[in-house]
Amino acid sequence: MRTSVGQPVRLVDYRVPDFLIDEVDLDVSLDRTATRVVSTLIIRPNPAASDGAALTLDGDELTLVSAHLDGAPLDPEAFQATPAQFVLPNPPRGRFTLTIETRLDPASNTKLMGLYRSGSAYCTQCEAEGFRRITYFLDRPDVLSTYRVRIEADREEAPVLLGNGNLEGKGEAETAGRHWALWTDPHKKPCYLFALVAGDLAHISDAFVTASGRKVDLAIFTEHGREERARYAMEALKRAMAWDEKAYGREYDLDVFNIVAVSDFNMGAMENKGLNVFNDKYVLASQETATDDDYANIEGVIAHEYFHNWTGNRITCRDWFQLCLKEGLTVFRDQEFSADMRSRPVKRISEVRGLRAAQFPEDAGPLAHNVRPEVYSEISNFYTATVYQKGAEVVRMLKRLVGDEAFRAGMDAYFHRYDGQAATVEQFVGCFAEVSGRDLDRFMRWYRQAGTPKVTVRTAHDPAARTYRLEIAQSLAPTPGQPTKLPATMPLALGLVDPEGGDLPLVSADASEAELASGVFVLDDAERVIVFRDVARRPALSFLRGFSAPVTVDDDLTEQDLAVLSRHDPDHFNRWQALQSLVTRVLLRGVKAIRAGRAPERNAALVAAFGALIDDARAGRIDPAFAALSLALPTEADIAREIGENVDPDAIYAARKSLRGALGRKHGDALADLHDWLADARPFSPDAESAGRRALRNIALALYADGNIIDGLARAHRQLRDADNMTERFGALTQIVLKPSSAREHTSDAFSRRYAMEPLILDKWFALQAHIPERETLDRVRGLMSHRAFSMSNPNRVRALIGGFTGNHTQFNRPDGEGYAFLEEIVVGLDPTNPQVAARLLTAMRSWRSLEEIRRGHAEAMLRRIAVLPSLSPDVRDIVTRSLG
Ligand code: 0A1
Ligand code: ZN
Repeated sequence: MRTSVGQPVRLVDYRVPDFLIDEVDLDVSLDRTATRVVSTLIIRPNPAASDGAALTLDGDELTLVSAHLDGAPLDPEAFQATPAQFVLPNPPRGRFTLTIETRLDPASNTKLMGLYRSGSAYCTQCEAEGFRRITYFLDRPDVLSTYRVRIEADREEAPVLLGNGNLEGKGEAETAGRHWALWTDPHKKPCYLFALVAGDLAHISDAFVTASGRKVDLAIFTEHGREERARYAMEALKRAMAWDEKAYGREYDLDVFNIVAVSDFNMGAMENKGLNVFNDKYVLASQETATDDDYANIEGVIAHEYFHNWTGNRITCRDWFQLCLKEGLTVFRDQEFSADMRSRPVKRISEVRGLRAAQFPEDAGPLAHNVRPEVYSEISNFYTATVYQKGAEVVRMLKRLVGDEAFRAGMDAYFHRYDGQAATVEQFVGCFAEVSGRDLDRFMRWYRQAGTPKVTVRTAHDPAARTYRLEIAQSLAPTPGQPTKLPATMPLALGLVDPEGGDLPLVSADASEAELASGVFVLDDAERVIVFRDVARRPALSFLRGFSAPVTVDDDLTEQDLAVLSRHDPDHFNRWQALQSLVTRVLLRGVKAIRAGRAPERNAALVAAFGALIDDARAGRIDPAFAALSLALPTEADIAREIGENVDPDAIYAARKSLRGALGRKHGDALADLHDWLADARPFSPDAESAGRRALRNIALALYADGNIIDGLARAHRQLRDADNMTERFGALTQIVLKPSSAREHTSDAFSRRYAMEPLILDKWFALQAHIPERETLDRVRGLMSHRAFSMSNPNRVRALIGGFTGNHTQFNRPDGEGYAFLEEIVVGLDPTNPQVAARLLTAMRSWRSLEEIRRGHAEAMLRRIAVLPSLSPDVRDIVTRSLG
């Protein structure tokens, strides 16, 4: 195992490469344990670098067989090769050809980086630094080459041979029973976009004609027998291709686009040029097997990888510090695509929920880092919510600041100017500064400062003067390595909502015409005061509409204001937010009361607000998907984040349970009626509207069951029996498994037997059991590790069961520290075989400092026990070191 921790890599140390590799010719002869790779590289000194440097190629656990320079065997004195490097101290001064043969053992590659086996297929994963596990190379994203790849394999074992680009030829190999295929990719690309797949795979095919009339052959490859489940993904792909033409004028640029679904994959999916490789959970769906969330995720991830063809592949990153250049931008693009395919406000609420759940805690803890980091020890650990989700928020703000037209013009300029190049964040933002004429220097701070800014807003209404004064201020707390912070430019969308409903016109001498017309005010400095005129009655301030900046807000709204906004705000995001804020306030007081040994309050206004919402939903006055999101209480982790320090997970759980019980009891009849009314006789469709009805039905059931356990479980059993789709079936099972009853084990076992051959469904079942809020859950999870469908070598299984358990707020954070000790065991055990997944699991400790003293002590002790182990991977070493930092 590679256990050394390399020197940290720093952005300030970036230097252009000393050599360029113009052409790569790979001859890969596949064998389970002895694959041969002959790599022929056309290399020349980089004219932009100073000459005379040695050529140092990267490797990782490589075995060299032979090396030739310009066709002649290299003298052993003339180079040095270790598993981690190939050095030619005195390379030729001009262009030369280097041929290197390496031997690989894909069957023993458990890290799932480089060439490995998933099931019976061969596949590769090269981002970020996996190509160096296949052959020695300048493994950095600013070295762009054309590739010609010959793949040879046993015909019986691997009838399908896939590579990047276009298929040039295929035929029988010299060795009996073997065949080959030749793939060429005319587009220059960095090696992290290289891929090959070989195996006995089934496929479905289709075609797409681009706006300029180019016919593209589309195919999705899966395990035999699963191919029909790729139909939805194929439709999503065609929608994405059409959308990118319309929204950004971007066409696809090869004759084929292939997608392969594999079951062993460290991440979600990978945008290899013309050959996307997917975790099968983001491809396979059917009415019987997939929930509506699965469908939505498939649509989003398919689009994300496709959109990378322009934002990532045609224009790539100069170095890995610029990762957000492709990821933040591509997430923004896939979010906008999904918003156009589905309900925009509902999509926005889901995005913000996701950002708060995953990114805010990262920003608030020891793992906080810039959207564009400046130092890393292990790049795999920077595929984070900050780079992806906050990176997308930053692009969204940019669009708000410059406006739709200038945003499109800036994107056009970016595509035009940097096509075929490896670019930087400065170059990207520079395009928008140029087309809009705006100074974006302070905006750049979003990329350079970690942490979530806090925006404070204080309001004052003067009835005599008919003015409404807003004092707005931003601040940003220190984060690791950044003691002082500066204000960043942010767009603040707002409105003044009349108590009767509806927006007041915005009139002020303190804002520009454009700001008053759009309702989007720019905060450039630490503070800004805006006095609105002609405001006769005190309005309710609707602040940060659409979540126009990724910040937390400290306002002085009353609960009465929140109640008004929750019913009347024309901005749907803030309508949802108002109710969430109201619930959060009640829950925070509830937690306090419980910790002080008192009963939590009964809040009549809140009960009434929920009642109104349920009535509106039942009467069809609001979108069911929106209603479902509104009825969902903030999660335990949401409340913990609001509390921020000295967190007691048991008190949070109790407060939340008490409120849910009260709401469920109070509105029992209305919820039951809503649940019945939503029982759909229509044929199943995965569209957003139908999905919204199912989401509402499931939340109605959950809330009802919280207040009426016996009847609720009876309803859940009926729903489980009658459901014709996985969303409703699993929604029912969730209630049955999470709540104690004599039927729980039997029903749960029956479900797992029914889906014994469906690993993706069993993942949901593993995760559900890991979420049971009871003390026995840890033992249950340990027991499930021996389940025949569980395997520590499959990342999806591990994430479902172990990752699921770390999301169980009360049980992972048990006061006796046993939850942490369990995670320690898992991380240390998994580290030697799959360090990436082990490191990611360990990030569950990222909020340990905000816990109350006893749990905090256990958490710290656990991290310290790991930190002193001598042979950790660089991945886990990095996370544990930063977590304690
Ligand atoms: N670029 C991919 C994410 C990705 C990153 C690293 C991987 O290595 C295991 C795999 C995938 C994306 O954004 O979809
Ligand atoms: Zn991506």
